[in-house]
Amino acid sequence: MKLQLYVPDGRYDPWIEGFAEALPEAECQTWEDSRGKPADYAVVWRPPVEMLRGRTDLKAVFNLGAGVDGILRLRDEAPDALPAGVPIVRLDDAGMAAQMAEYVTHAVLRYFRKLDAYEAQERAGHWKFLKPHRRADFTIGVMGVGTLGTHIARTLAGFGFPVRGWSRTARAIEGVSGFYGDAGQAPFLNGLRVLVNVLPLTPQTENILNAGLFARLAQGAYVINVARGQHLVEEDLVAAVQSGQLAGATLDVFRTEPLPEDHPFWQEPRITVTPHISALTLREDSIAQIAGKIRALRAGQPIAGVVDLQRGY
Ligand code: OXD
Repeated sequence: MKLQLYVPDGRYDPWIEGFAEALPEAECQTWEDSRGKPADYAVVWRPPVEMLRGRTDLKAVFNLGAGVDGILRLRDEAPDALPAGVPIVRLDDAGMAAQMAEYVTHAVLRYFRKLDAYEAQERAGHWKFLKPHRRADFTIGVMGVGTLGTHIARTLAGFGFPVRGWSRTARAIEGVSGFYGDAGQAPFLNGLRVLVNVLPLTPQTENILNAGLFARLAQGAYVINVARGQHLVEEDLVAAVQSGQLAGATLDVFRTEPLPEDHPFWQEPRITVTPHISALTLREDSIAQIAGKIRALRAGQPIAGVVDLQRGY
């Protein structure tokens, strides 16, 4: 059995060593070294269009992340960019859900407990009580309640916040009010104090975080984006923060990464920027998950995380 690997940073050794240990029956090669040769499985993160285009040898393509937009976008470059009939498989949690819940919870609590304001007071040497937010009024909405979003929503509900979830189709999550589809979007957004975006990036969700959506949230709401930069209309966010419609935002993902040095987000203190670290791909967990799925496929068993190419996630 042959595995072909592509990672954009070219740091292959730990992946090859990891697969050698987890799947000793496999021969694992980099795409650069095995280009043009057949393989059974491809394991990739943001591959170039030439890697998968028109291939008939592969049995599955494993994505080294939860979001598969880096693979599906190849269809814009060439209609035959993806091997026909071959399942594309995303990582399912693999240690990401806990990390994302930590990141989002930290951002929510910082805003809820006014810690930015207290830090500013501390720097100015002020001892002053600030009127707290009321938990019961502090409704948080999670857009996209797949594996990661569900974990985030449950974690926030565990703090006693009223939590809403929005998804394409109906989904029941204990302790979370469910909204779905186009009809459910306005009631989901109305009056939210915090909006968390965990949606997959598809043509339907691109630019979804825009001025019209911000206007539905409570005055002075807070936005957290841990999905993709292309979900957000960046100028609309800056304008909404400057007008006071939004109190601020915590952003982990951007249209251009790394965020350009002269980007206005760097200059706006109410916007917190982190370098796409909310949920890192954990190598050991990812390798163990992919190795398990390859074994299941070889045994003719179903696996989780197969992407619906029409739906786009
Ligand atoms: C992912 C990511 O999609 O890291 O997993 O962005």
